[in-house]
Amino acid sequence: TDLDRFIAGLPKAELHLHIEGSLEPELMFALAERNQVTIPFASVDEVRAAYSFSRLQDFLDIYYQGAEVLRTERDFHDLATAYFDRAAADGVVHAEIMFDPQTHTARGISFDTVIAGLLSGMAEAEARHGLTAKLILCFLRHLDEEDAFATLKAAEPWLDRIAAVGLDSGELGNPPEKFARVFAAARAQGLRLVAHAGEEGPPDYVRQALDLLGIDRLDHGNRSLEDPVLTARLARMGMTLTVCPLSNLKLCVVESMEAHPIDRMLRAGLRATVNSDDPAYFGGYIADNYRAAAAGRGLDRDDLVALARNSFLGSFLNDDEVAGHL
Ligand code: ES4
Ligand code: ZN
Repeated sequence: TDLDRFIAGLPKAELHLHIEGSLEPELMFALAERNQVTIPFASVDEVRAAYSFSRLQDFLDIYYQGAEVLRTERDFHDLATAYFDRAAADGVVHAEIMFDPQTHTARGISFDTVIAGLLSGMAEAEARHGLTAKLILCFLRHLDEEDAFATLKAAEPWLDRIAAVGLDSGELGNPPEKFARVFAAARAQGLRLVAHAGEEGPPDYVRQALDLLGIDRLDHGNRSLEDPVLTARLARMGMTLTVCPLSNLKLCVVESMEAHPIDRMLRAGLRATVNSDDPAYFGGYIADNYRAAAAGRGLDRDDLVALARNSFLGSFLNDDEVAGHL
């Protein structure tokens, strides 16, 4: 349709994308074969059939299992280029992608292997598509602070190639306060800060992410809307929210796309953006997310333009680079 073409043709930045969550079942099988890793599925269809979730943890269990096929620098390179090719087709011109080093270092894959593969994939994306990219190193919040500090240490030789640190994995029971010191250390190293908060966790976790972590950008943030004072604060400070409509639907953060709060966020003055989170698991890349939100909530072209504009304003590009995209 016209709206589909408009969405795909709208230049946009992707600000919330877990690269391990872009592992499509076809590539999972190819890498399992290449690396002689066994996976508990007989076919691509069987893998897709397993992607039915009632909450975040259901997804995380299968997402960490899927990542086990990733072993070599070439695997991470291939994973990244597959994502960037797909993103470019959706009109993404800049992507700030998250990766979970602890998922790999816990299996004996070195931090250097992971990041070298991702960086070579990023270089290829820029050469092929002119798509620019930045890396966000995420700490797994179900692990302890000491493990996060060890990961920051492993990142030290690569700090000039990493834009930010983030916080992901199971939110409930793992509040931002658990990572206040490691976030302060990352800030002192010159890194920007993001965190998942208010996806399943309460508004107080969002408040902690602001007050105790000092985040520059908020991943998800949906449950902030339960607290009008917090919502007004986020609006006033110009905080960017990286919202992921299809993720919210698949993880039952919203009951239906018709109930998604994306337009309420915009009306509340929040700098909301639309992103794909884990597209291989949630049934769509970024244009699918724009389409689903537009259909579910009756967004018009002005809303879609505002969302795409917010994605550049909320990025970690410098002012000149942002201006060049507006
Ligand atoms: C994630 Cl949707 C989501 N939430 C928290 N952690 C994650 N890691 C990958 N996807
Ligand atoms: Zn996420």
